[in-house]
Amino acid sequence: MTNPYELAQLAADELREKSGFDSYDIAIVLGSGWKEGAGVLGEAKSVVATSELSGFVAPTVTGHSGQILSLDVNGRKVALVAGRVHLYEGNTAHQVVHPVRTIIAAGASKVVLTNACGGIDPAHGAGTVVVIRDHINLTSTSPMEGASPPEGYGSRFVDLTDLYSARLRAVVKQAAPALGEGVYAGFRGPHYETPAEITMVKTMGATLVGMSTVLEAIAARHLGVEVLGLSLISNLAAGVSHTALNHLEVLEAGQNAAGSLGALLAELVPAL
Ligand code: 8IG
Repeated sequence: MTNPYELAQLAADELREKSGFDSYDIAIVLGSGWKEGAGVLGEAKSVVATSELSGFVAPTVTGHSGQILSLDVNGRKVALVAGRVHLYEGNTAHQVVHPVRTIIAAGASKVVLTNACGGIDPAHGAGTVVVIRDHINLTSTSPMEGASPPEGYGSRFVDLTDLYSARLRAVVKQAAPALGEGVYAGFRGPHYETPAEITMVKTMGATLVGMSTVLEAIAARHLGVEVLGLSLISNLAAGVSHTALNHLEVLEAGQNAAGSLGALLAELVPAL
């Protein structure tokens, strides 16, 4: 059995070979809604199905395989991960973070984690993009669980004080001063929260709730790269709005916001 780091290194070599990109600068993991908008970044020079790369598990959400799109955006070599996988699909923490570990192993020094989430502050409704300032990991797991990382990797007791890079958040502030910041509470899902759970995380200081991002952020930070998190609020969290949560509405909010999400990424990537 290879360890998760060797597996990511193997997948990185396969990705480089198949994409023709010998290295990457930035990995962008696309959450719901963000994929539709990412076309604005330009045409992909290569599209690799993750089913052709070691260690990747297939997403169960979309029905098609995941893809890694390789693009040159103003000289920045960007890998877009389409078809993120989640704990709630039955994956382990190591499987969830494997795409991020792979693109970092292929050279990326910055990771942008995008997602769609629920909003806790009624002032920030559906369609608002928020920059993640910090997170609360409520998944009860960690990508650092298991055997100690091999020689040459940082300690598994990774410091998360500066998890979401202050430098990258300042860059966003420059490029898009209207965006606010929030604290993302990461649940396992896939059910949405009860109103009592939303009251709990609000009391803890969270302003956003979702089912992704936190494990990927930890794994990326462990590998020493800068992390930026961007959340699209697709719905108000349970009990904040008095309408029932509905997955279709969530998808619709993503589709409606796609254009502006793409424009935001196109503006940010050259500045990161
Ligand atoms: I979109 O309200 C989206 N993802 N946990 N709660 C959680 N995840 C979400 C939500 C939400 N909306």
